[in-house]
This record gives sequence, structure tokens and C-alpha cells, in this order.
Amino acid sequence: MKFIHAADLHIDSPLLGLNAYEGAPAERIRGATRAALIALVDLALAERVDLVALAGDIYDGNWQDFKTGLFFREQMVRLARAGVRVFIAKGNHDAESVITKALPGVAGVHIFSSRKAECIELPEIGVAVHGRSFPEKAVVEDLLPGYSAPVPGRFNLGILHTSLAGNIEHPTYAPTTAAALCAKGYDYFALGHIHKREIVRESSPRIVYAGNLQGRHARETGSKGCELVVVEEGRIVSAEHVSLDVVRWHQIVLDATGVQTLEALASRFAQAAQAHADGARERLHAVRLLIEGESELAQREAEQPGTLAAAIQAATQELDGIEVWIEKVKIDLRSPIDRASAAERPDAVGDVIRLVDELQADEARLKAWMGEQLREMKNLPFGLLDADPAALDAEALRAALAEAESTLLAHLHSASQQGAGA
Ligand SMILES: [Mn+2]
Repeated sequence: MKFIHAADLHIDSPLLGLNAYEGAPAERIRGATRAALIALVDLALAERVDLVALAGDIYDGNWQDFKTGLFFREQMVRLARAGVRVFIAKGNHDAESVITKALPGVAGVHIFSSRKAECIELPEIGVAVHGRSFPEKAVVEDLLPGYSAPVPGRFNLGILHTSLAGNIEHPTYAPTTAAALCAKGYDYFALGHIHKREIVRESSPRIVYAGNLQGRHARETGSKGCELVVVEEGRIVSAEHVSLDVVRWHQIVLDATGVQTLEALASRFAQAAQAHADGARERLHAVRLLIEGESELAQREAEQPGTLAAAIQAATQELDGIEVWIEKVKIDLRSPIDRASAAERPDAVGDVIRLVDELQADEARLKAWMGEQLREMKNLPFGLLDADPAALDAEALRAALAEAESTLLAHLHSASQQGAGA
């Protein structure tokens, strides 16, 4: 006997704010919860499983219109046609009272009652399936005591949408405990509600949160999918997570310490993206990126906000064999030195900062001094070399000075660090 356990499908879950991102592959992301369900059914048919257990939150809430329900039903029909039995225990998001629209049922697909726990026996495959649906969004009582005793000689499978007590991250929904689940005498508990996959207990009974089928935003990261379980002579002989997500979310932290150019930043990001996409290269990867550390790029970003996000965007254009969409770039970079305290220093670093401060505060001196330097220097930033110093305005001179300071201080700083043996 072989079965699939999945939960928290949240089909047609709205993806808030998605349209706010330029270049967002909105349709693919919006359709991801549906595509993941199709992948689940494909897997069930390919693996010739006997049953599919769905532990609640099939839908994110009441259907906007009948299309959501018709889509899910169509997939259930595919399973029913192949003789795969389906058991559904509704959760808080798709509780009995939440979903007001209805469609004709599908023969072979059982939705557990919300009034009492039920036990359905399938003698042909030696299984007893136990479950109960949420009548309402909030269920404060423990539903487990209402579940019947295990049927002797059968593989007893319990389906339950629950927050296990002690899980303070989540509000309590039909709370029970792992100890109570163990005491029940079943063989497997297919749990739903927690979107991160979790093996609560390995065996006797095996207790698992399958996690959601498809991550819906940047906080639902990593592989998402279902559990594929094989039972022989009443015992679990194999149980594994199977990835079914079509869009995979990642939060990547990039340490840009020592990175001095946009090219180096792009290449460091490319490496990180490739590593995150490893083993799932055919998916669309949605990335929230944090760039941190100590780098001169902080100055670049300060001078021209958006530079680093654009550099990351540029890096995605050249990624080999993977498709990456950048959801957001957060920047938490420090300049290589703390300017305020460095200004107090009696050395060359302090000299530079004090000079720059004086020049920045006095436009006439700034123009005179910069004009003199520009005439003498051969390698200047911004292509200023071609410009007539007299024609440059104060803003351009200030930016050039700031960059010069940043570059100079970074070099002095790294030289002093090397000198200190750091
Ligand atoms: Mn859920």
C-alpha cells in the first residue's frame, strides 16, 4: 500500500503586493499553488498510490468564484478515475463555515464530517482512515479524543489539522500534544497547519507535518511538497518528502565584505544563487536578498541609490541554466570605517576626513581645490577627465570628492588592518 500525505495547499492564495514588483513573473507565481496540485496528482498517478490524505487548508479562504473549486475538483476527478481514494480533513482556512459555495461531490473523495470524527475502513488495502474537519475557523478544543480507537489488524491513518501545544509560534488551532497522538495507537498521523515540514516523530506512530505544497511568499522558503509513504504488511517501509513546488522562495544573505566592484558583487551573487538552486534547476527561484558587511559599495549605493539592486538584477541576466526573480534587495552595508570617530584620528585617515569635511563645507574652496587636483590627476572617477574643471558644478564635485574619500579610506583602512595582522 502506498499513500501520499499533503496539507496546506492554499489554492489561489492571493499574493499581495506582487504587482508592485517590476518584472515580476506574476502569472507564474499566482498560478503556482495550482501547478503544485497538478504536480501532486501527476505524482499520485505515476506512483500508483492507493490513497491521498489532505490535512486541511486546501483553500486559503472562501472562493472568490467557482473557478477555484472547479479547478480543485477537476484534479480530484483525475485521481478518482485512476481509482485513488482521497480523504480530506478541513482546516481553519477552509473550515465548513468559511467556504460558502458548494459543488457536486466526487465519488471516491471523502471529506470528513465537521460534527464528529469518522473512521473509514478500506479492507482491500488494509487501512482505516480517521479524520475530522474544522467546523469553524477557530477550534479551541482538542479534536483527538473524539477520534475512534485504532482498528485492529489495519494500518491506522489519522488525519488532523492541528497546532501541537507548546508551539507558541502559532495560535492554537485544535491543539493536541505529540504524547496524546502517540497514545492513540495509530500508525501514522498526517498533520496540517504548520507550513514548514516537520517530522514530529519518526515512527510508532510516525507523526509528520507535510508543510505546504507551494511556498507563497519570501517567508516560506525552501523545498515544498508532500510525503510519499510505502506500507508493507502494516508497517512503514519507506517515507520521503517529494518536492512539488514550481516556484521556490529563498532568502539569501550575501556578505559583501571586501567586495569592491559591481562585477564582483554580481559574481558573488551568481555563486550564491547557483548554490541555492542546486537540485531544483528547472524551477523558478524567487529571491529576497540581504547584502551586508563592510564594503566601499556602501558609498556607491549612498551616492546613487538603487545601484546595488540593479547590479543584482543585472546578474540574473547572465545566470546559467537557472531562472531567478529578485523579489527584494535589502541593504545593510557599512562603510569600511566609522567616519565620525576616524575624523578624530591623528593619522593620515584623520587628515583625509578633516580635509574633505572642510572642502564640503566651503563651496569656493571646494571648487578651487578640486580644480587644482583635477588638472593634475590622471585617473579620475566618473570620466571627469574629459570635463573642464571650471564647468563642473558643486554637486558633481562633492560626489567626486566623496567617492575619492571612500576609495582612499578603504585603501588606508585595509592597509592599516594588514599592518595590524588582521
Ligand atoms: Mn495553512
